Amino acid sequence: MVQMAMGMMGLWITHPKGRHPLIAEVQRDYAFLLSAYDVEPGAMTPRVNEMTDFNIWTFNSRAFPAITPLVARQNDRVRIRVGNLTMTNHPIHLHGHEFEVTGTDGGPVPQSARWPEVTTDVAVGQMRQVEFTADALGDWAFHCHKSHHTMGAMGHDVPTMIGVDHRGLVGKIQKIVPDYMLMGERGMGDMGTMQMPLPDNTFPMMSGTGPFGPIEMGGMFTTLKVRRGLGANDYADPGWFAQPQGTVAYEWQGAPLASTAPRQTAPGQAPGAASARKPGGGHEHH
Ligand SMILES: [Cu+2]
Repeated sequence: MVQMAMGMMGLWITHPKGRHPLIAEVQRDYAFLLSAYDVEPGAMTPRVNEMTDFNIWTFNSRAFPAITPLVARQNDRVRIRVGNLTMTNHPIHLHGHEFEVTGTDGGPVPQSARWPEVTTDVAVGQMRQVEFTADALGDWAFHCHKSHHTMGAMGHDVPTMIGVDHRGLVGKIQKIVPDYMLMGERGMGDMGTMQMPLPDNTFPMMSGTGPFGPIEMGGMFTTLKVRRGLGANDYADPGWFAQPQGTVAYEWQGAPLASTAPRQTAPGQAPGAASARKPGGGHEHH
């Protein structure tokens, strides 16, 4: 158990000798082991006797942004195996695609027991094997859906300061507590842009940067990058996706839009509710 708490564990994957009717051919086959650590800021060794209160959550002992992306050529069939050796469940979520759970520790899942999903919970000690066709070009988040598992070493006792005008306050507090730092008044993104000094060997908090600025993610988070025309064995990071012109949101700088007539609300629908439709094998993604 001490070895496991320090990260010494791995996956054992047995491939069938021949074709199996329930095991599909895939072009990309990824495997993740989920693990959690309790590492005090500046410490060189995890606290191996922690039972539940971990502060570092990892995919293959790597945490975003210090993790490579999953890469797929458009329309590749992709398999991802996820094993959980932490002491809590992890709802593993993929953006942009629907997958099926095609296997568990018990073997392949019968075709009749598969359904489209975007999140699958991987309970303690379980394996889940998911498969999908990487048909949507772009950079897609792949992460645990417990939000604190996508955040790095947090100052758990930091008060929420969103919306508080704390100009001048930090200086006063720092007279008493020299290293005192406030949570940003606009949220966690402020933390990513601060270059605060950290003790050696400290896991930085949510320091990833994307094409549009800081990404407030750390821990169990990476990206799936789907591109056209990659080589079959090309796993190199292709960089950030070049967004097609006209697909990026922007702040409206023109004249305010004229007010429109009262909205006609369909019977049984809340006023103002948007009508949403799940993609059914199509290409409209969330
Ligand atoms: Cu998790």
